[in-house]
Formats: sequence, structure tokens, C-alpha cells
Amino acid sequence: MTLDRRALMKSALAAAALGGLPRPVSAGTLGAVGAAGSSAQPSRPRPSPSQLAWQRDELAMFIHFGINTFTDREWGDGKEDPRTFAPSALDARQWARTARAAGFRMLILTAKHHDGFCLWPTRTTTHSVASSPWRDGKGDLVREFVDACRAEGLKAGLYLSPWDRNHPAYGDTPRYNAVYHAQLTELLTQYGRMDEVWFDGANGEGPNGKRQEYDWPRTWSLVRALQPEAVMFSDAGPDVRWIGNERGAAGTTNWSTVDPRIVTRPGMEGAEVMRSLQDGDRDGTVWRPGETDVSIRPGWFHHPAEDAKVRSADDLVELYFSSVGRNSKLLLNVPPDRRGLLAEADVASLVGMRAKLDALFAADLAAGADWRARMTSASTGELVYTLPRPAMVGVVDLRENIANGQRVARYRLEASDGGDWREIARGTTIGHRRLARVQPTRVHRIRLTLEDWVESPEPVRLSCFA
Ligand code: FUL
Repeated sequence: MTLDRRALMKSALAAAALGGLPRPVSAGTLGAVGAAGSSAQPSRPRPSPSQLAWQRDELAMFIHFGINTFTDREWGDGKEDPRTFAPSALDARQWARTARAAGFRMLILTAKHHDGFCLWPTRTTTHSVASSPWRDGKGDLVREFVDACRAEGLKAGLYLSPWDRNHPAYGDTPRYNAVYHAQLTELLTQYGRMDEVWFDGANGEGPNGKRQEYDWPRTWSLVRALQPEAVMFSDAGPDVRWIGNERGAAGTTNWSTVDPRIVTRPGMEGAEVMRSLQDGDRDGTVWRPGETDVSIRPGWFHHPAEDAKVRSADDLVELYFSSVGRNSKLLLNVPPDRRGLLAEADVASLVGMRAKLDALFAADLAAGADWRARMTSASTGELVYTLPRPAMVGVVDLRENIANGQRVARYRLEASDGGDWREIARGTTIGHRRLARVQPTRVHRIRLTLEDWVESPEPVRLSCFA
């Protein structure tokens, strides 16, 4: 159902019909750093323009590439010879072309992983592409990556691991933090606009036997100052949060709001931390939607032994349902091989995924549906949609207009083909998008009952697919 002028007028009516009920609200605060591209906040949190654009993009691709690609490891120890970095046919444009063809809107590159090898010629260490045989030591992979993204119309993001098993200053807290911030400054000033900066909390001891302490507040303010439109990812945001697992599954309840007192820095552990990451917090005072990162292969880096273990196109479609379809964003990792190219099997799965998603969502059976909304009690409301003609429905797609926040806390879906209403799905949160597979049913009318909400609900956009 696209919102044309008529629908918009109706939605105003429906909002009036469903609105007006005072619900408890909590004061919106943004924390110390403030949200990317933020403006004034109403009583419950709303996304900033950057967070909204980030979520609507739905799909981003993660590129894990570096020394590990050549040593066949997942975590290098930092003792690798930089001369082992020798891609034979590297073509970042192939990564970007593949991503775009598969419907991805952003690429995020591991500018530095835990082994400390930098993919750009940094002034902070010689452990970089400048000491490798690739492009005779004159290459800059961050540059090639960014250029490829721009050429294909994709956004670019970078991952800079705080854990650095090579740098001699690691463990000497103030000294290494200065190095880390110098690296970030290079990355965020030399390559134009970045749309996402990705941080994990991996932490270890340095050669001095001391544990490095990171300065997250300073790191976040530095990014905000240098790239105000970029969203920052970490367990603790501040803009977008980790979803709490690397299996590709967002919570079936997934609030984009969180209580910022629960996860205060990257790398925290415990049941309450994991619950908040996975589900968000219904009465959270900060908008921090969840990002679901998962790899197309068992590992994050390319290993020839895993060439036969690439996820199938069907598997990728399921990941889409369990992430994007649960109010999250999917960050799918596709690691280039030793040539510096995405491998054929991975490309085939991505192309297959796109074809399947396009076929699935080609025809909205609820397009042009007539609908009405009414309050059914002081705290429940319903929307009834009449499809233009009865149809077999296998997937229902619900969307809130999250520009105005996330509101629905519990819903029930029923269908009728002329006779009694039959329940076809129920759930908790909706958010940007909630995809529900239902037992294929012949449907003429669909009733969406909103059983609980945190703020007077707005009309929910409904689409149906075979
Ligand atoms: C984790 C790292 O330890 C893994 O190697 C990988 O990069 C993953 C995306 O983040 O923190």
C-alpha cells in the first residue's frame, strides 16, 4: 500500500481515530555525544536523519580483508611479515559492483583488524600496505575502496580495530590511545565522507604486560567532530548498536530505543547486556537501532577450505527475514580471497538472493487496498484492510513510520476470506519493518489489532505477498 494523497488524508483520519490516548512517556536524552545529524528531540526518542537513512538502506556489506587472508587465520598475532600481503588481482570495483547488483547500499572495510596491519599508508606505523609488495608498496586500499564505492553510488564505512597486536605502544594506555586517534584522524580526513564507523570492544594486553584501556568518549567525540553525518556502531552505539550475536538473528522483540545505562561501553558481558542488545528497551531514552552482522561463510576472513561452505541464496533470504524483517539492518560479510576478489560462489549466492527477494516482493497484493481504523477499547485499536481482490498470501510486511518513533508493542493479524476471522500471525514490535511468513491463506480482508503501544500509534503500512 503506497501512501498516495488519498491514503495520506485517510492516515490523518486514522491517526485521529487511533490517537489521543495519553501513555506514559520517558524523557528523551541523547547522552554525552548526541546523535549523528541530530536535531531537537520530542518526549520519546526519534531517529536522527543519519540513523533514519541508515535503517532505510536495509543492507550493508562487510569486507574483511587483510593479512589474515594470506595466513589463513581469523585473528593474526601481529607478528606477520607485511610482505605476506600480496593480492594478485585486487579489484575493489568488483566488490562494489557485486554489492550494488545485489541491492546493498554501503560497504564497510576492515581498515585495520586485530593484527594491526593497516590497509592504508599510515604515518603511525610501518606495519601497513606501504611495506608490502602490493602495488610496489605504493598502494592505498582505503583509497581504492572509497573510490570504488563512489563509482558505484554506494556509501562507505570503515572498521578500525582498537585491539592492535602489532603496535609497540599497545598497553601503554595514553600512548596507544594517541596512536589510535591519529589513525582515526587520517581515515576520517583523507578520504572524504564516511557514513559509518565501526568499533568492536576487543581488548588485550600489550608487550608491557598491561591491559590497554580505551578512551571511548574521546573516540566518539573525535568521529563526531570529523564526520558529523556518520553513524557510529558499537555495543554501546552511540548511534547504532550490535544486535548481540553473530548468527544473523535480531530479537523477535526489537526496540530501536535503549536504556543507555545498561551498555555503557563496547565489550561488556552479562545476561542483561545481551538482552538489551538483542531486544532493545521498550522505555529506552535513546534511539539506537540494532545492526545484525553475520558472515556469508563460517569465518570472517576468506579461507579456501570454506569455499564449499558459502551460504546459499535461500539462506541469505532467511537472514534478510531474521534481520531486516525484525526491525534491524543486515551487515553481511563477504570476504575477498587472495586474489583480492569476491569468490565466484559468494557472488552466485548474492545474485541468487537478489533474484529471490525481487521475485518475492514483486507484486504487493495489498496495493490499493481500502482500509479503515478505529479504537476498539481505551487501549486497543484495529486497522482493517480490504484487498482489491482475494489472493493467496504467504508473507505479510508491516511498517511503522519510524521517522515519528517506534510505537507498537504488541499486535495480532487475522485474515478473512468472507467468513470468520482467523489468526495468521501475532507479534510484539514492528518498527521499520516486520516481515511475517504465514501459512499460505486465501485472503480478502486483513485485520491488524494493536494490543499495546508506547505512544499513540500511527497507521501501519501493510503489504502482502504470495
Ligand atoms: C569481532 C572480531 O573479533 C572478529 O574477528 C570480526 O571482525 C567481527 C566482525 O568482530 O569483534
